[in-house]
This record gives sequence, structure tokens and C-alpha cells, in this order.
Amino acid sequence: MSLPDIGDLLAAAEHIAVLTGAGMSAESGVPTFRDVQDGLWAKYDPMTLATEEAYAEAPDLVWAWYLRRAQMIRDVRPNAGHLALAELAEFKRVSVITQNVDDLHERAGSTVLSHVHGGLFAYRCFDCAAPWDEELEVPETIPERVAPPKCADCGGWIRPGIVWFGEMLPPKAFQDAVDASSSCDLMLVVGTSGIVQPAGSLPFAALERGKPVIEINPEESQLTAYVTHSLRGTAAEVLPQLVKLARGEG
Ligand code: BV8
Ligand code: ZN
Repeated sequence: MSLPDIGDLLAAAEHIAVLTGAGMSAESGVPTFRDVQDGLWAKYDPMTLATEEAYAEAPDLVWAWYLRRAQMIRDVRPNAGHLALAELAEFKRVSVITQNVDDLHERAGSTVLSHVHGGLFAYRCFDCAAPWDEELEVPETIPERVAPPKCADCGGWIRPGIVWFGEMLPPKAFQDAVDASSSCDLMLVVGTSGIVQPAGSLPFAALERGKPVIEINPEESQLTAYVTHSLRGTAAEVLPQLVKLARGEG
């Protein structure tokens, strides 16, 4: 399928759902989840750190790792891919479903329908779930271990509002994602390996209705074999081209 053909599909679509993964933020300088490990935490597997067990066992190590992640996100900017999706929403109905815990879609001007894996911008008590919205103190150099703040109500450790492996996705966020995937005319899948479930199955809610699902990824993913078309390219390169075509330009 050629790019102009995809442009025609986009131009004809009324409601476009967009599922984004870590690759969406790669060109902003946020490492993808698979290679997020740097510096002091390089020796840890993110899959084991991003769990309730790890936090219960070593809250200071996991808290420091999320401080580092929050610092990485604070110091970068949305890329041309984020901006293109915000522009698309100026003339199309767009439902952004992101697996990313950063706020780069929002900072590019998109309204995000669903953060299916939560976000690094909301914190709560690990024990009583009371929301914690104090100013997050991110020291310039983050030691390997930093004791998390304590809950004012019960003295429990504060945790990031992120969905850890083994945890349920926020029911409303996931339902919204399923609804959009089940009612869109077309789905774009950008920068996800499709490995993590249940988010990785959302494209099938469009495919099984015979709606086109277009993947944008420089590499093959677990979804490539199933999508209508897989564009070998990056978010920041391809999305601006698609938006031009959706406008009937270029
Ligand atoms: C659940 C927050 C159960 C954390 C994340 C065994 C034990 C427990 C659970 C499981 C298990 N086996 C399977 C499971 C289910 C598990 C799962 O899917 N595991 C996988 C590894 C098999 N899922 C869960 O645990 C989920 N919960 O199942 O609960 C349950 C059910 C009922 C009741 C109670 C409980 C929770 C999953 C959420 C985990 N949290 N994030 C944090 O960030 O610290 S997921 C985390 O990984 C990221 O958020 C991200 O979403 C995900 C990584 O996926 P991607 O986004 O795709 O990133 P990745 O690096 O993989 O790929 C990047 C892609 O981008 C690549 O394809 C690359 O080619 C491409 N790319 C690179 N550059 C670019 C690009 N594309 C475009 N442009 C570029 N420039
Ligand atoms: Zn508490």
C-alpha cells in the first residue's frame, strides 16, 4: 500500500484512534522501555523494577529510578510526531491512547483520551492510595536510592501513578481505549512493540471490524503480521507526512 493510498484512507476517516508506545517519544530523547536503563540503574531489568514487589522490597531504589525517569521527561521536548498528531486533531476526530507514562502528547497540544499505563505526573500513597500532589523534588544528581516521601494521612510510602507489571490497568482508561478502538474508522499504531498486554491487543478491536490499522515503526513488531500496512519509518518522520496527505496536500 503506497503512502498516497494511506493518505486517502486517512482523508476518508472520520474518527482516527492512535495507539502510541515508547517509540513515539524516542526522537524526543526518551529511551524506549526496552533500553530505558542508563547510569546507576543500567544493571537492573526494567521489567523487575516496574513491579509492586520491587517497590515493597526496595522503595528507595524504585523511587530513585522514577525520579530519574521524571527528570529525563522533564528535560526533553515533544517531537515532530507528537506535534503532527496534535495538528491532525485540528481537522479530524482523534483519540490518542498512549502506553507512555510521559506527558509529551499533552505538551504538544494533544488531548489524551487514555494513559493505559498511568503516568509519571500523578502520585499516591502505596498503602492508603491517598493522592499526593506536593511538588516533586528532583535533585540535579539522583543517587541510586532515594527514600520516597511519606503519606500525610497514614505514613505510607508515596508511589508513582504508574501501572506496574502484574497490576490491573485503570478501568476507565482501559475502557475508554477499548471503546475508541471499537468505534474508530482507522487506527494508527505508532512506536510500540506490541509485546505488553492487554494494550497490545487494542488494534484487534479495529482489525476485526475490517477497519484499517496502519503501523509506524522502524522495525517489525508483534503486530506487523496483522496490521493492514506497516510503514518502516519513525514517528517524527512519517506522522508529519501522513498529516499532510490527510489534508489532501503533498
Ligand atoms: C496485567 C509503566 C494482570 C511502567 C508499563 C507475568 C506476570 C505478570 C504479568 C504478566 C506476565 N506475563 C504477561 C503478563 C502481562 C503483562 C505483560 O504484558 N507482560 C509482557 C512483558 C509479556 N502485563 C501486565 O502485567 C499488565 N497488567 O496484565 O495485569 C492482571 C489482570 C487482571 C487483574 C489483575 C492483574 C500491566 C502492563 C503495564 C506495565 N507498565 N509501563 C514503567 O513505565 O515504568 S508498560 C511499559 O512497557 C511501557 O509503559 C510501555 O508501554 C511498555 C513497553 O512497550 P512499548 O511501549 O512498545 O515499548 P518497547 O520499548 O517495547 O517498544 C518500542 C517500540 O518503538 C519498538 O517496536 C521500536 O521498534 C519502536 N521505535 C523505536 N524508535 C522509534 C520507534 N517507533 C517509532 N519511531 C521511533 N523513533
Ligand atoms: Zn497513606
